[in-house]
Amino acid sequence: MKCTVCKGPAVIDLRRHNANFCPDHFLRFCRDQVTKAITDHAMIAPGERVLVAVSGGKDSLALWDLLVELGYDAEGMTIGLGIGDYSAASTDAAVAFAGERGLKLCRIDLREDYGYDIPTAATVTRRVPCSSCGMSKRHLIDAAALDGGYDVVATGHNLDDEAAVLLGNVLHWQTEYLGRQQPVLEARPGFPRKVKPLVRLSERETAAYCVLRGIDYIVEECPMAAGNRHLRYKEALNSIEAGSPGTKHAFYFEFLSKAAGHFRPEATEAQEGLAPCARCGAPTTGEVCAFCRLVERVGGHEPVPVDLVRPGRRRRR
Ligand code: Q46
Ligand code: ZN
Ligand code: ZN
Repeated sequence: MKCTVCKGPAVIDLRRHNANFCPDHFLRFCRDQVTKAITDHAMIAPGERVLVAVSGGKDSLALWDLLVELGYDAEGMTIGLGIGDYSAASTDAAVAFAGERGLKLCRIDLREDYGYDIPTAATVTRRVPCSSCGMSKRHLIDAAALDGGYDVVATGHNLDDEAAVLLGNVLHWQTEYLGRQQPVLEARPGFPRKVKPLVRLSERETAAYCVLRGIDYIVEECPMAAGNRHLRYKEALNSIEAGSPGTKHAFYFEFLSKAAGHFRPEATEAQEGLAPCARCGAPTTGEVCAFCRLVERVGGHEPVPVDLVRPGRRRRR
C-alpha cells in the first residue's frame, strides 16, 4: 500500500476518500480536515481563546493537540465524573497530556466540588446515567467558559458521533434536536459559542492520529455507555459504511446543506423564554435550572469556596 501523495509506504487507507497515507501525509490530512471544518463553519476566529472539553479519550486529546498545532490559543477543562476506574484513568490521561506539553487544564471533580457523582445521580433520578452526566457536563463547561472569559468551547465530537446522533434524531423525528444539530452553536445570553472541529474526521482517524502523534489516551470506553442507543446507531452506520464508503459523510453533510435549515425555526422557538436560574444564574425555562435541581436531589452541595480549592484546580465563582 502506497501513500497517495508521496508514494512512500502508507500506514492507513481511507476508503471514503479513496486514498492511502504515510504518517506525515496522514497527519497533514487531519490538520487540513480540521482547518476546513473551522473555516467552512466559521468556528474560531484568529486570536480567540478556546476552552477544549477534555475527557482523556482519543477524540478530545486529538482535538486539543490539533488546535494547538494549528496555532490556536486552546486550554483544556476536564470533569471528574466519579465513574469508578474509568473516571480516574480519564483524568490521569488529561493531566498527563497537559503536563507533558505545558498546557493549562482546568479541573472540576463532581464529588469533591459538588458532593455527588454520576452513578449516584443515575440511581436517584432513575434515569440512564448519560442524562444527568451530559446535562452536568454541559452546565459546568458553559459556566467555566463564561467565567473564564473564553470565546468558544470546542468539543471532540467526530463524524461517527454526529452521524449516529443524526440517525437517532431522524428515527424518532426529534425535530427540535434536528434544528440544533450543527457543528457550531452561536453564543447566546448565558451560553458560550460551541464548536465541533472534528466533524470531518472519523473515530478510526482520531485514534490513528493519536497513535502517530504518541498521544497516550484512555482506550477504555465509559462503562455506562454499554448498550445505549447511540452505540447501536454507530454499529448500524458502520455496517452500511463497510459496503458503501462515504455514506456517513454524505448522510451528515448533506443533512447540513439540504435539510437542517427546515428544522431551525422549531429549535429557535424552544430557546425563547429563558430566564436566569434563581441559584446559579444559568439560563433556564423554570425558576431553578436542571443542574441546581439535580444537585439538590442527589444531596450535593454548592461549589467549594474559592479559598478551599486545591492549587491547580479550577476556582468556581
Ligand atoms: S461519560 Fe457520561 Fe458519556 Fe459515560 S455516563 Fe454517558 S455521557 S457515556 S460521553
Ligand atoms: Zn506520503
Ligand atoms: Zn442553576
